[in-house]
Amino acid sequence: DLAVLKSKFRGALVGSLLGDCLGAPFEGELVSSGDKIVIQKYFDKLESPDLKGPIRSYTDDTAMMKSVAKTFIDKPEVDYTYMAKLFVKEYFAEPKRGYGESIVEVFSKLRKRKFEDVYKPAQEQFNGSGSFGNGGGMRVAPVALYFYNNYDAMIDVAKKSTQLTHTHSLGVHGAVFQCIAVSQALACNPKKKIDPEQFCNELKQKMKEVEKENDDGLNLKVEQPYVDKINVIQHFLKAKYNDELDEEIGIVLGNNICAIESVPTALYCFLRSLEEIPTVKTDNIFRRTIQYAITLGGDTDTIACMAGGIAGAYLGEEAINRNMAKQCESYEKTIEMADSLYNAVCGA
Ligand code: 8NA
Ligand code: MG
Ligand code: MG
Ligand code: MG
Repeated sequence: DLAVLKSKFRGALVGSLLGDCLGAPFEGELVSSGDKIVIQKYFDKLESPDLKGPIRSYTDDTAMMKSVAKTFIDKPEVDYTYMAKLFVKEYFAEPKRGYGESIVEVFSKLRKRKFEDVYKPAQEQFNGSGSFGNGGGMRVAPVALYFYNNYDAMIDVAKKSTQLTHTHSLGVHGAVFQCIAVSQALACNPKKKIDPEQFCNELKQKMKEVEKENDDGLNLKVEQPYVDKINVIQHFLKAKYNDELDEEIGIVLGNNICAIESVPTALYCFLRSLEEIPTVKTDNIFRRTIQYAITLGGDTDTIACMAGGIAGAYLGEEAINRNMAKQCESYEKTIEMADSLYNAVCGA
């Protein structure tokens, strides 16, 4: 159904935006059980029609996501030099959006070297090992939308668009993980309950293939860190929710800026939020997902952005409270961007 798909495109991008904007004030925080009550009240207030917006600013996550989407809209044959130029232009126009500390070096080199080899600056990061930050995952949702009916192209573009800034396999595969999660959510009927176990098994099959690349050809044990994380997610989903579980999640799944310590956590937040959570009081799965992600603390804007992107792709924009959305900078523009992407894929 095309109307449903259009709504899901909007949901994925608006969902990401809300996670970023609403999570940003809590970035880097340790969250106590008292803070969970504060966050509950913050979200209750955001749903109130009396609030005037927009007042919540987006950060690097959304700034970069806009450039990825704009590349597909302007250049149907993906042009990575164009994408790199948009990243750089956006950064130098608004450098104070909370970018990662090291990625700024990539932008400076790209500009100084006049974009002659757009992949080289990223390859030079961290003495040649490349960044394993979550900056690829946080901006990948438009890739899942634009290539929703072409899996192989989606994987290829998720990798290449990430490698403009992140070349460490953990950074690249984290972006691929998030991209597949969004695409699976997009394919789910919003009126049907998702089976978390099945969702994870499907993702695990795909990530096994992606992480085969880790094989060094010496017949040693192939390390598959993202596949391992999916097993951890499945383990935690089987445990009954309690407050102490969140602390364990923070430690075992992680809540920081490394892709391996945040991308799987975002998926866990979404899947856990399909059922009620006692400390997150709402009937709305979308709100529950981002509110829960924020209560885990750490890199809250990015984890909520990724979790919100998955939830929005599943549920569609109708599930996202409009009062809440209107609080967020660029909400209307994000809808327009989702529609342009939709038109580019399905025809205006
Ligand atoms: P990045 O590539 O600069 O990576 C982020 C950080 O990860 C780096 O500054 C390093 O500290 C560390 N790192 C990455 N790769 C390596 C490596 N190979 N060896 C050692 N350390 C490494 O930027 P990014 O785009 O991945 O960052 C995204 C995150 O930064 C997002 O959360 C975004 O919102 C932003 N951000 C986060 C926080 C926070 O959580 N406190 C604060 C400000 C900005
Ligand atoms: Mg950010
Ligand atoms: Mg940083
Ligand atoms: Mg962040």
